[in-house]
Amino acid sequence: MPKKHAYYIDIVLHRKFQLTVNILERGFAEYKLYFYQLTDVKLLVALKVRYPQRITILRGNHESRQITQVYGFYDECLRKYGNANVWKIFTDLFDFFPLTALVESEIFCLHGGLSPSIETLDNIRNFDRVQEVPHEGPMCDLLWSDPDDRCGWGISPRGAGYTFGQDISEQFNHTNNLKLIARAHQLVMEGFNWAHEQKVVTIFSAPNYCYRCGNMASILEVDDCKDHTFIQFEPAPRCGEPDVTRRTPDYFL
Ligand SMILES: [Mn+2]
Repeated sequence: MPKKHAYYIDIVLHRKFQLTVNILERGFAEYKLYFYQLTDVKLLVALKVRYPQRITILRGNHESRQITQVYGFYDECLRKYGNANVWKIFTDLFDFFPLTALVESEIFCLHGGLSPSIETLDNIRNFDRVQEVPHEGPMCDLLWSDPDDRCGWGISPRGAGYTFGQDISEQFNHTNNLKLIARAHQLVMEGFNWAHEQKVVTIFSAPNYCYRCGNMASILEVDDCKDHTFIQFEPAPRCGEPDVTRRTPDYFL
């Protein structure tokens, strides 16, 4: 991997290999995926232990005790280990994941979006984040909010966090000397999606989400000149699945 590049998976990889990813969202209500969330978490945590300075894992809204009990992570731990100890250890660990990250002081990375309770980056530095994700308030908003075409703050259909308009993104970026808000949290068919006149980008790194959405995935690479490149990719071939060609056979032409 080239030196001094930043890579974003779902949100960001930074400084050679720094990585943030929403680990558990992939398992959204899909039975087959119940078998793999734990594998993904273990791999990422192992990478963090091996390369502590190169990887940053940001917390997503699924990295919580409550959501993991709904979307399969808890069941997977119980099935594989026979008790909830591993689930408890991992969910205790999630409390320590940072909520946001900054790349070169100008790209603000987080899982969800902005909060009406947060005006400056110092606001975020000051609050006590080592806890279960609350149901409301600034910490909840960072993990649950979404950008929207409408201006101002809006009620989120998710029942947590807010929607925020271009005026909000522009003000936040201006106040904090930022160029870009890089976030995840929403399926986007091309793997990345610009919003708010390129003040916000959504990066989604799970191809063919839940094995049926047919979406591309992407990683955002930032080079030494701070130029952005999106690397799009499709799912890897799955074991035991026939290799189906998508080209039209000659006899149909
Ligand atoms: Mn999410």
